[in-house]
Formats: sequence, structure tokens, C-alpha cells
Amino acid sequence: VHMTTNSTLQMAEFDKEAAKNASTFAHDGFGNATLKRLFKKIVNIGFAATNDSEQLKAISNLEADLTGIYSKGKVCLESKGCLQLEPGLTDIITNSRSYEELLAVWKGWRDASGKLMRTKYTDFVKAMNAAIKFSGFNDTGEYWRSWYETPTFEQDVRTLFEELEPLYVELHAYVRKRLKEKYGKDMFPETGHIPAHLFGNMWAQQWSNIYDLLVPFPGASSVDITAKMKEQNYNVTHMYRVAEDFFMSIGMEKMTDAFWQNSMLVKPTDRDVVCHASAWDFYDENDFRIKQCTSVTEDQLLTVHHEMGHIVYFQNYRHQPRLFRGGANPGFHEGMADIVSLSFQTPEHMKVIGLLDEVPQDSDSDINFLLKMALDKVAFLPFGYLIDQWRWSVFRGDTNSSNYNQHWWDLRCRFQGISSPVKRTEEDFDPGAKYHIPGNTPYIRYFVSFVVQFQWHEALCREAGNTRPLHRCDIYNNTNAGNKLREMLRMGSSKPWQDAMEAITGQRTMSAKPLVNYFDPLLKWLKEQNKEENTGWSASCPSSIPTPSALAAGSANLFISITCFVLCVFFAFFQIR
Ligand code: BJ2
Ligand code: ZN
Repeated sequence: VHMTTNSTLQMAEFDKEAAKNASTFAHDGFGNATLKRLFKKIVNIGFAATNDSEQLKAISNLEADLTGIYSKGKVCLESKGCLQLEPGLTDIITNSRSYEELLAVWKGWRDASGKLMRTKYTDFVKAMNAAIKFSGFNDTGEYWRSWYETPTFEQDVRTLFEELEPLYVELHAYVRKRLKEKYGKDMFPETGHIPAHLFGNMWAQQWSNIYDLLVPFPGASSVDITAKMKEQNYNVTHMYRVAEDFFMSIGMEKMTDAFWQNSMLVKPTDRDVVCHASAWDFYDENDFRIKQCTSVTEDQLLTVHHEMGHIVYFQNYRHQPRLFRGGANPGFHEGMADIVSLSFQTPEHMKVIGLLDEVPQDSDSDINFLLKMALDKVAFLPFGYLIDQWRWSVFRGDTNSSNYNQHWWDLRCRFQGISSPVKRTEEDFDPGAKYHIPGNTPYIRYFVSFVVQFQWHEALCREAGNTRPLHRCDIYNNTNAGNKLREMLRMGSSKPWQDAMEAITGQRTMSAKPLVNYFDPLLKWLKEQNKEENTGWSASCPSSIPTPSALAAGSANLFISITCFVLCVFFAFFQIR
């Protein structure tokens, strides 16, 4: 969250003074666990601990500069003029099925954003690392990870990732097979990687926008939600009302008047803004806001639910002391933001809100639905995992400006099995093309979220007495499920996350099992589909990249061969005569 440099410095002064005052108490020996926890939070002031206010100024100014670059980025295309990320470039990446048009947008965005951030990002890392030492952390990554209050956190997320990898690998192989059919296998490197610009998403993080290219059973039921929304004249306000209605149906409060008055729900035309959707707590127990350049699409409808999920968490812990008004850990906030998406997208629920006419009951439609969900929830896993693998390495100093982009692509190739469609160098800075790098939002929270949301979904569906398979459970209207969820939300960060997890699932650990169970029928089907495929990919990036010009050269060769053949026949004919 960015504030002006002045207010950042004022806040730091306040935090420092509060920490100093709190230190006069022997709080480590407090008998009351909650009070002890509160004091620990008062003295743990992060970057504000530095004795050099120039560092804080630098951090604040650099973050503003970096997000400024991101929000001003434009790509000019011969056919379409100059476009910003939202909605223009996003629309093309979502809907275009032309290899070359996608490539122009993909590369154009990286030239217009990340590439301009390199030096500033290096300074940014330096300033943060210098400041965080005053709080006793070796580097900023160690500080970020400390929020999870788990000494084995790095190892724990690795283990979760490894448990989920087999599912991802099957999904990847199936998608690769179908994309080769669409774009021609010549465009795919021999290492097994998929070119990164073909997924309907600027960062290849979620793939459901290309569902139409991948439908398992074209004859069975599957709906185009965006088209349905347009057909039913959905507008922006209606999208927020639909989300609010879901949360209220499980017993959550409505949005406050301040929410409706102060939120920015459409893109302003008179100035550049950071369009990347976000949710804001103004900590006065009433002023909560969403900032989103909302357009009428299925993706955006899900993002509306995501951001409102954050607001509902804010509302539920508003009675807590200021320092407990946060998620049990950052992954919990994201999990709460996303959990409704698992109910909301079920065919059962789509029927309830009129975006589907009939709930299909056949197994083909079920596979269609599960594949669609996997394109969001499974495709995301390696992406959610790798962003902070990169950043932790940068903060640690293992990666620096001499190999920023190299290491980025090493991770993209290794974990996601995708590769760059054009040559990349250390002139480029592709991490910066993703909002959370200039925005400085830690990312492992989303990986955690994608795991725990399935644990909670399973627990809440049990609470709701659901009898359908997990992927068809919709907790809409179920206040038992809502109460259970609220029990956790109300705690904010007043207790360790393990307590919050226990409140909702009865268990104290993260587990990949509910996610695996949810997709079990799909995994079986994918394995069957991939029987003849070489699943997986080489650990390192391809050394040469097939390009459209190579393809053009290919057809030029074909042209020459045909010409030769014709001439040969011609001469042979005269020879014989
Ligand atoms: C669209 C969503 C973030 C979010 C925004 C921007 C960064 C933090 C906030 C925080 C919330 C809080 C987003 C959605 C899933 C994957 C990820 C992505 N925007 N943020 N203030 N997502 O998490 O809502 O609103 O905790 O207070 O970035 O990569 O798209
Ligand atoms: Zn979020």
C-alpha cells in the first residue's frame, strides 16, 4: 500500500515512539497471551526501525516511481493505436487467437513496463535491505517470511508445491497438446515448454480465458459467462451487488455507505490511475474501499468477489485493536478473498443467479467444469510459488542486476514449463511487468491462499451438510457455513494462524489434500488423455526459440522445394522427348 513520503515518515515516527514506550514493559513475561502478542506487534516495526530516514524516503519514492511506470505503460499497435494494460491490452491477450498479435502485445507490455524499472528496482532492494537490518533481519525476504510465524515455512511451501506438481504436469501436457493443434507444433520448442503468450493471460498465471481452445467435450455443457453477462446487460454496479448478495446470504454484513460513496469502481477518464484491483481498509471501522477499473467480463466478476472478500474480512475484525486488524497471516486474507469463487462458479450457483439455464448432470459436463476450474486454480500454483522464489533470491543477494532476468526465466521454465516466445536479455526486466513487483506486494500469500481455500471449502461444505462432490458444493444461503467462517475472520491476527485454521477445519496445518481430492476425477481423465504424451519438460529453458519468421522461412523452403520439383519435372519431360 503506497502512501505519500511525508505520511510514511510520520507513521515511522509514530511506530518508533510506540515501540520505545512498549519496550519499557517486560512484555516477554506477560501472562496474558493476547496482550503479549499485541506488544510483540508494537515493537516489531519493520523498516521504520532504521535510524536513517533517507532510507525510508528512498523506499517510499522508489515504490511510487515504480508503480507510476506500471500504471502509465502504453503499447502502440499499428492496427489498434496506443493501449494501456486495462482494458486494452488485457482484451487482446484474452480474446486474440493470433500468434503474432499476441506476441506483439506480450513483448510490447514488457518493453513499456518492466524494462524501464531495472535501475530503480536495484536501488529499491538495496534501500529495503539496509533498513530492515535495524529490525534484526538479514534481508527483506526473511522479514516477509516472518509474518507466517513458522520456522519451517520455506520448506513447508516447497513440500506443498511438490505434492501438487503431478496434477500441474498433467494439466500442462494436455494444454500443450491442444495448443499445438491450434498454433502448429513448429511454434513449440523441443524442450517441452509452452510459449508464454498463448494462455489468454499477460503473465500465463491463470488460463481459463483459453478454455474455448481446450474444452474436453465440446458437445456437453459449458457456458461463456462473459457473453451471458453482456446478453443480460450486466453493468458494474450490478456486479458488486451480486457479490454483496453472496456474502450477505451466508450472514455477512452489507457494504457500508462509505464503501459505495468512496470506492473507485470504474476507470477515470481524466487521469492515469493504478488500475490493478485492490481493497482498502481505512481503519476507522467504516471506510472500506475497492479500487478497480471494472469492466463487464467473467474474470472481472471474480475479481469483484475477490476484493469484496477482503472487505468482508476487514469488516469482521474491525472491533480488534489496530495491530490485530489483519489476516491470521497474509495467505489467510487471500484465501478469504477467493473462497467464494469455489461456490460461486459451480453450475448450481450459475443457475441460481441466472447465468446458466440448466444444471447438467452428465459426467462429460462435469469434466468440462473441472477443467475450467483447473485452468484457474491448478495452473496458478507454480506461478504463485515462483514469484517470491525469485524475490527471496534477490533479497538474499543470490540474484542481482547482472542476472535478474536470467533467474526469472530459469524459474518460469523450471516450475511453469513455459518459455519466452522471443529472446530475452539483461536489458529486459520481465519480473517488473507483473504488478506485485513494482507494487512490492509479497506473492507467496497467493500460493498459500490457493492451498488453504480448498481446505476451508471442504470444511465449510461439511458444515453446510453438503452431499454433492466437493467441486459441486455451493455454500450460498448457508449461515452455518458462514458462522464457521466468521468465527475465524473475527480473530483477525490476534491469534497465531494455526488457531484460526483450527477454528475452521479442526486442523492446525496447511494441507494439499483437499485440493487434490477436488480435482481427482479430472486427474484421472487427464492421465487417460496424456497416455501417448511425453509429459513434463526439461529443467532449463530452450536454447533456441521457434519464431514466426522461422515459420515464414519454413514456408519459403517449401516454396523453393515445390519450384524445384516443378522445374525438374519440366526438364525431365524435355529430356525424355
Ligand atoms: C487482483 C488482486 C490484489 C489483491 C491487491 C493488489 C496488491 C494487494 C490488495 C490488498 C489486500 C489486503 C491480485 C488476485 C489473485 C492473484 C493476484 C494476481 N489484487 N492487493 N490491499 N490477485 O490481493 O486483492 O487489495 O490484504 O488488504 O493481485 O496476481 O492477480
Ligand atoms: Zn487479494
